[in-house]
Amino acid sequence: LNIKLIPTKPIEGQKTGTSGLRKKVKVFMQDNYLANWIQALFNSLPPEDYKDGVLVLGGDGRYFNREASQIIIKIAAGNGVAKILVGKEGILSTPAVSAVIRKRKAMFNTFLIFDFLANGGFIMSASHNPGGPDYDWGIKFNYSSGQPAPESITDKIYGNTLSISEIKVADIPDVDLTSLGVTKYGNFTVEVVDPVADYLELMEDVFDFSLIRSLLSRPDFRFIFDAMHAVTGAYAKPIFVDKLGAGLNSVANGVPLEDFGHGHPDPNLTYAKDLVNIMYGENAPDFGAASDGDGDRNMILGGEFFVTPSDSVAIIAANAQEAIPYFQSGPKGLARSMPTSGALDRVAHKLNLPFYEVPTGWKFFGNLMDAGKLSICGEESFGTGSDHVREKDGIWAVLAWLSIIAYLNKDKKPGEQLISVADVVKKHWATYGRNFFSRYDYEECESEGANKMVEHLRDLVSRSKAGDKYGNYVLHLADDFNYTDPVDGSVASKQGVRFIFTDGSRIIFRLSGTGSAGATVRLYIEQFEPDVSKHNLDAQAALKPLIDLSLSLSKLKDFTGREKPTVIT
Ligand code: VG1
Ligand code: CO
Repeated sequence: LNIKLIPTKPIEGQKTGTSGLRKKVKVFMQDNYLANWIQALFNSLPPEDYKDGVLVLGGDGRYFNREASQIIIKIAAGNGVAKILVGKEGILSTPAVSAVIRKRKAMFNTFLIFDFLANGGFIMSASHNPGGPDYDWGIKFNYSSGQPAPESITDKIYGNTLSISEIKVADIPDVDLTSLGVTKYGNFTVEVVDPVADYLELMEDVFDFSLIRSLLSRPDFRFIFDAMHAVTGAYAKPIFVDKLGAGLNSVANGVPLEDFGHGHPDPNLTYAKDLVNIMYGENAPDFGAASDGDGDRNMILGGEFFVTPSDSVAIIAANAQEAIPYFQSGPKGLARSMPTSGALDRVAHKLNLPFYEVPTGWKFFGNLMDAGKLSICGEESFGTGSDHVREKDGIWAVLAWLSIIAYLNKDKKPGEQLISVADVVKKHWATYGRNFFSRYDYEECESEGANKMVEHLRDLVSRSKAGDKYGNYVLHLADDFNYTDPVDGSVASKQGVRFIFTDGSRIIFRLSGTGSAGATVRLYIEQFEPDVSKHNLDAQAALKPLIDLSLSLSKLKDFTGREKPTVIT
């Protein structure tokens, strides 16, 4: 293999955020922008992690992935990687990349064939951010057990982007990604794989497919899945239709497009409007779900009913042992990100399970899973998952919910009233109490104002003490969340300003780490309600006093100039 050494210069601003490096496509298209970051990554990894090793490559099908695939493959070869496993057309969802990395690892363990050891992988996606020439692109690196690279690695990569001087590129032609198969270039190999096969096999191990099929094939159960023209379009038909017997019409927007059909592939009440309209419209289906750009998020809806993600993970955890074969001996532990509501805490308490609260971002769950301490976890941001992979997993969450509904209805005769999504949620609230929760996003604010607001909040925290009165609320604790990983002792600080009151209510502020322009302020509001007679209140109404308090104590309107949030979930 002929390796060219291309001289280059450092480029500012290549620091990864909550989940990889995300910028406008035009930024990534600048000379050497992506190449610098990829080379900096190889400069940061110990050689034994990639030399003569196997790396996985895939993405969500967005604009620029084709060019990016070629750049990444050639630099990987230039740095001595032996083999790249790449999804056909460059397609692999985020959870599927994690699954493929882990699966190839298992083959190493069983057969001791070094060639099959996958050391990690690249995901070409800006997740739920819009795609197309004027929008976003992104890249994430996942490590050897399929988990997002820890901050120790991403910090090193950033350091190396500031001193890089040379890129190692293999002199090979562009690789054909349109058909399955193996191509050799000297001692470097590219294998184009089916994006669905390994992932589907894993799903069949985790779930009871015949149980789910028994539900999806009922005439009195109607199901719709909206792939939002993003990566789960490649998975939805093979899984829901071909394997599980859902009708062909049950998959909407099922073809992945480079610009997601001009959409914003974020499955929430604002951006998945089409699905929301169907689920709240006349003659609504019984179950609706959607997933995001890279297939790791999920939204679950019943007929005229929205399941808030914080409740969703709690309900999955509470029902997992009965309804999902993978958890038949019970989950090992549960975890949520800090801003996610405490609904899951109550399930952990009742089931007597170890429980963890980690900072925002899936990378913090991986260590707990690898150490055998954690099985099911979630984030309020429509992320739910388990230790079957090391990423949140949209289709997994849909299958988990279908399993629960199928299990609860398995003895229902045709014509009998089925237990609905809303029934399941309301019963959960009646058992555990309801954690009212809402998140307000103020997207693309001026950075200066947003940063000043955070300074103001930190100042408020430093001056506050337990017992302080905030309107009708009495402060229990105010801080900027700090996390020490119980497995490796690494520390993540300043992960969000929180005000926790004596009745358990919480107000949390943080700035997004996934945007590509300006600053996005996130405000999270939570209040626990044990009284069943109040469970049917609308969350916005129930939380109104706390929301007003959040806005006044943060002076958000003054600092950002925003009257209203751009997204409410
Ligand atoms: C957001 C969410 C966070 C999630 C992250 C990645 O981060 O709040 O919970 O893990 O996106 O999700 P931030 O820093 O913008 O709040 V994904 O689907 O974009 O990879
Ligand atoms: Co995503």
